[in-house]
Amino acid sequence: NRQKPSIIWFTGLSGAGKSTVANALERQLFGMGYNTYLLDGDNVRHGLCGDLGFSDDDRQENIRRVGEVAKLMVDAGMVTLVSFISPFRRDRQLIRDMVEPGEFLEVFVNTPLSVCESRDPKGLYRKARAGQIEQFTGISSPYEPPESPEVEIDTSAHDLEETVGRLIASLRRYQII
Ligand code: GGZ
Repeated sequence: NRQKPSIIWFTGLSGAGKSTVANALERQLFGMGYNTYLLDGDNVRHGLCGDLGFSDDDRQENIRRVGEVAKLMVDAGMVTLVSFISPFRRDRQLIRDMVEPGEFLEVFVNTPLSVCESRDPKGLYRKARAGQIEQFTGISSPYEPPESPEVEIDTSAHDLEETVGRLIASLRRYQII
């Protein structure tokens, strides 16, 4: 199937649902015959970025490396899904500027902090509130929301199927697929 090699960049808080949505979208696109690749913490923070923590500088370097890899994936022809908190506006903008206009779609996973915190699948928010994890995004480290994302979703307001459907429609509207 014809596709525009591009970066679909998911940004949002821990627990917002970025990876769940990105995984489901990738499965759907694969089923439709598109060539996709998913970059997320599971396959990057252990290896390529295994030397990095969560200071502002380390997050910046994490996102820089992820952006460089995503660009290589675009050169290889892939619709590249990227799922990281990526809390800093400037770092996201730098990656947008690395590819051609129209090849970078920012998806703001805007699930309220209160919902992310109540989900707390790994108990990290509880630890952050207790001071056992420092510099936790949304609690003790900043998150800068996108000012004009191409797509905005809230996983507490819509179910997964509906969200994936909306994303597919957005990819069509932006002529990615
Ligand atoms: C934020 C943290 C932290 C701190 C560990 N702050 O929900 P998770 O567990 O599975 O996803 C979070 C992941 C965030 O890594 P990213 O590479 O996406 O972050 S960034 O883009 O800011 O570089 C969370 C876990 O790592 N985690 N400590 N202090 N999230």
